[in-house]
Amino acid sequence: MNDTLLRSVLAGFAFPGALAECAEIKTGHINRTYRLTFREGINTFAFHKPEEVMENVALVTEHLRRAVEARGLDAQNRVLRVIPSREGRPLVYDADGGAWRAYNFIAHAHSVDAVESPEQFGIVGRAFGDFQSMLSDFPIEKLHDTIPYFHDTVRRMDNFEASVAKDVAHRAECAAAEIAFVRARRDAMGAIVRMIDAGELPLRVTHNDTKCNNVMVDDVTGEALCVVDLDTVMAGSALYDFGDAIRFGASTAAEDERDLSKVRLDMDLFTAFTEGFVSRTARGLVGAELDNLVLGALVMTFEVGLRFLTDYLDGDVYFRIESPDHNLARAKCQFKLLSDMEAHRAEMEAVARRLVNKFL
Ligand code: GN1
Ligand code: MG
Repeated sequence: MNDTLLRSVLAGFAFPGALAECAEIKTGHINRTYRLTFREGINTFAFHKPEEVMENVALVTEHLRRAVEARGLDAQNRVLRVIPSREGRPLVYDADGGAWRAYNFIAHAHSVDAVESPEQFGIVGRAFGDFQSMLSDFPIEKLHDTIPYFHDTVRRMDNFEASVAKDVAHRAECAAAEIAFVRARRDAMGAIVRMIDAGELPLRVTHNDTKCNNVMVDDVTGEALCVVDLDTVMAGSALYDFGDAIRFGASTAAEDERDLSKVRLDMDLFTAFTEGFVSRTARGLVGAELDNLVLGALVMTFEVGLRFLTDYLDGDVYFRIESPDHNLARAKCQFKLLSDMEAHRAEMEAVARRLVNKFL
């Protein structure tokens, strides 16, 4: 099929984003098949107000730039910089209404998808700890809640119960064990939200998506250069950032590992990250935060599992999936990791306590 003809066919479909690549898959003998790759801007299903996302990012990166420079470092390759549109706006819209933004390229650096050593995870811990501490004097009231109730575990449990009741995709039966797992922890996993509501835990500027692959490290020295993916920067608890980083980076397996016997908490990785994180934050956090770091890891692991499970029940409307039961597999993996953390909680608490005391 020639290019023009193919384009006219593609235009007939409601694909999301702009076509980046089109390759023919030459295996069939009867029908013609193409693999299409699309580029998507900001996902407006998750982020309803991309302008507010970018207002947050612009303010936070400006603050970080000043903080990095105050430390005598060159911010050029250490802080994201929003490249404005010709009209001076942080976003450019395509013809389909898709929202796009651009940043400076962080040179000679890569992100870490799976942690390779405790030393490396310690570096990631220091990077997220620095991020937290450099933003400790940011005027938090200036931030928009770009995804309201993002880490409100209690509200997420309510949404989950509504999804179980509706069961639109007729999957609740296949997920009976996981649904029971969630219900058994309903009270315990609401603890962070309750402490925030009671004023025991302060709200801070938090990244809210502290997977290790959101830190860019220098290709040569391995030093952390820049924390990226600032879309979910909002007011939150420091426990979210600590906890989500442990959930993702200190697991012995990928987030969607199906062989659950491979999924455990790696204590060496947990220790290394905790040491890095508290070395930069211990003096800035309050007692209730320092006492509850481990709770943060448990709650964040629970919450992401809960979100995967809810999306499975909803028929996969939020997270991108690669197979029909991908969200269920992800939830099972998170719940296995949480079970392992529950079994080793006392050990985790002892390590965290020792390291907090070391840096207080
Ligand atoms: C999503 O898009 P990504 O991979 O950076 C999600 C996070 C989850 C994470 C689980 C806006 O992050 O909250 O922890 O998947 N981001 C949003 O891997 O929902
Ligand atoms: Mg990300």
